[in-house]
Amino acid sequence: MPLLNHDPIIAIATAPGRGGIGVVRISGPDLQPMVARLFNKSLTPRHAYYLPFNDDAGNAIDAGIVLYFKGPNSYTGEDVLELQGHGGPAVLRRLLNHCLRVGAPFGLRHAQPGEFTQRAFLNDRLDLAQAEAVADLIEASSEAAARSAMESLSGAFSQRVNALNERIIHLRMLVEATLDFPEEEIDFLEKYQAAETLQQLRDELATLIHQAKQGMILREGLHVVLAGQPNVGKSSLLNALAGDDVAIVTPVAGTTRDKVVQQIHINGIPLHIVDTAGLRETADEVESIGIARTWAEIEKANVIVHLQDARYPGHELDQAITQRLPAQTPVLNVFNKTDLLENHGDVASAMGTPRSQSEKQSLYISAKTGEGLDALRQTLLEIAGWNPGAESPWLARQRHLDALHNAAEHLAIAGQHASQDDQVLDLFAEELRLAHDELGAITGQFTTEDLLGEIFSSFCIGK
Ligand SMILES: Nc1nc2c(ncn2[C@@H]2O[C@H](COP(=O)(O)OP(=O)(O)OP(=O)(O)O)[C@@H](O)[C@H]2O)c(=O)[nH]1
Ligand SMILES: [Mg+2]
Repeated sequence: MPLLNHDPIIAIATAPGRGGIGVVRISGPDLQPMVARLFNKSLTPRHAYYLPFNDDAGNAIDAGIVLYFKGPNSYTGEDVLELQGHGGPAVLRRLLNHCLRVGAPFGLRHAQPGEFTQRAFLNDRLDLAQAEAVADLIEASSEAAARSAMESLSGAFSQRVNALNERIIHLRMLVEATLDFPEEEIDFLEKYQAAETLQQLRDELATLIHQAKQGMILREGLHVVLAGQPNVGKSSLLNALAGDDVAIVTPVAGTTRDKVVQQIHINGIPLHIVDTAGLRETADEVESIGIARTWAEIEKANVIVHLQDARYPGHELDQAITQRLPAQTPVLNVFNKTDLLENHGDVASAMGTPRSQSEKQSLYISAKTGEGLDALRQTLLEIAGWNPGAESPWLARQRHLDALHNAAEHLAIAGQHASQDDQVLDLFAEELRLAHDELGAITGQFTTEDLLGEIFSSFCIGK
């Protein structure tokens, strides 16, 4: 995406489809001449006008509200014109094409995805984390996610990052000043309590990382894969969690052939539940393709629910499945069909020792009666690292988390330099600089054109 192109741009800003109102939006460095051509008059900024939208021959396309914002007091920081007409796809397309024709002499062109927000970023109306929050707010699938996206958009996350960064700069300034006066170098750490300050910075960063992780879960959701032998009730469990008949359930082993994905929310956290083909040896060609897909899904999972029949704990096929599950992914052993059991103790005694530290839990449920499903929901959130008591987080992206982790690493190395006997202050200062750059990348102080292109191209058109 060209970054320094100042052509006026246009897009339909409202969602495709039919609605009460549809908005066509134009942004450019100077829209006055185009406004004059479109409406045969000049418009006072921030006044609402009710005007006819006529084509070149004077025929009415629509009529509606027109708002003109004079830059820099607009979303993009440029002049912005908003035409609010009726929200139908054909009428909006006609309006858009009419504007493109009238605007052609001024270089008016279609906006690329996210280009309005990109201009807002380049004109310092938003920092990069806020710009990302615009897309996240639009994408938010739960109220909790929308609330957190709004927190980020209002700058809460950026402020925390900037405040931390200012303290890092301050410490670095002190070190650099000391470097200019080598005779004072020896007592630098004591004089400025540098070690304590560094520790405080590291603690603050650790808190930020924890909160960013929560924000990531809220934004991305979790991929939970239901895996197990045929007929243990995976599809029944998916349906029970979804509260809907999403997957086919029959007493026939090998019913599910392809994966079925359903998004659900638990306390506002999105979970992508993946139902899979039951795992077993089979000569059936279609079924074996399904089973290969199950293993592919298992590799991608954030959490694996290994569903087993509570009546046959420790079944040899389940033991074989357990052996093949990836060791780095948390596994929840869930025993289904408890309604068919005399008592749960039968199962508990037959349970093996945990396979790994991550495999902490075993749960008993009945997809049929709903018993144990609440505990399962809560456990899934816990495994995901969701902390319901935590301060309402902002939404975060992998990019933010990576930058925070990198910054934490640089501060840790800085700590090592400071704790050595001969205190290597220039290396200490360099690590502070690197940490500072990492944090700066979150809000877009240091970014490459590639990164900006990647971020904004994932936006919808018209935003
Ligand atoms: N009594 C009882 N029956 C259940 C329960 N869960 C599932 N079933 C029954 O077990 C049978 C298999 O259920 P499914 O949900 O199709 O099992 P699955 O694991 O998806 O099976 P495949 O798709 O073949 O791998 C069906 O007859 C369900 O009604 C339960 O909790 N209790
Ligand atoms: Mg099934």
